[in-house]
Amino acid sequence: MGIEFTKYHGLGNDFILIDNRSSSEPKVTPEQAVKFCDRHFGIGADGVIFAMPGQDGTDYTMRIFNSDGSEPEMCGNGIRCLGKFLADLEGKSTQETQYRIHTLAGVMTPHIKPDGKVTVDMGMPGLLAEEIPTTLGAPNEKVIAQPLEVADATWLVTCVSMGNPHCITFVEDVAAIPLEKIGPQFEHHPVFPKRTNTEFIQVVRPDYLKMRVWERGAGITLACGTGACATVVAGVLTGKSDRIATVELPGGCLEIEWSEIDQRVYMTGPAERVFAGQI
Ligand code: ZDP
Repeated sequence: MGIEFTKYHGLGNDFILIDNRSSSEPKVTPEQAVKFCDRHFGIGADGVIFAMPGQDGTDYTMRIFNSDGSEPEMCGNGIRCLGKFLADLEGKSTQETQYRIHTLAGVMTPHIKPDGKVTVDMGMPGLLAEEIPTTLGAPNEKVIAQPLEVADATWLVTCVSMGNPHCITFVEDVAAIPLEKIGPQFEHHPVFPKRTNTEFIQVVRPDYLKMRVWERGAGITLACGTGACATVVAGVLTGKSDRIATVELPGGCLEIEWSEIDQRVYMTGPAERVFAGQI
């Protein structure tokens, strides 16, 4: 008997979803996840996500393996996909539903709307250097537009944690960034002890930002939900963006709000089922 899976994507950031509701032990090992994510020898995906029993009063637990087998704390596009997957499993896909999900980055709440989009309360961002974590600056200070040497150039980076680490750089033209070359150098830079996700942002208008991402453990992806959230936070901290903004990624757009009222970040975007199978 093979392992049953369902493929979902959020703006082309694609995941293998596993119904792991009967056990708190993942049905797939990190080594298997690497093979399943392979686009030529496997199913093809940016990560594997497990729907597991809840803990501490939550409805479910999410765990995720990146396509390199590492385990991130959180995944924004992934949690929208998980919300849809759970609604599909429970036969609730056409109604409005909400789940409280335990993650390594705290409790997240995806809310599935009647129009099919999913809004997620992503919690409050971490802004202190020790929360990212990064050694760029004093542990209890924010890292806003700090110089960082990468590939013989100086970049002004702003760091934000959405549960996972993000390093954001505002540039004139995102299309001109040699992401494949410099992405890994940011990811593995010694100032990021847990490595980092890396986003390059072009401000089209304060309420419309264009982003390209190099993800920790996954490389270039078409979208990154936590990255889009971190970007708007960085935009507000540097005075470059509004608190409510559209972030355009190669795979499409996300609507992000960093609420002035509760300081939490809200992300809205699509999540779609593609196919199911056995491997
Ligand atoms: O932090 C990491 O290691 C990321 N690769 C996790 C995945 C993030 C994701 N792209 C998102 O949408 O937040 C899934």
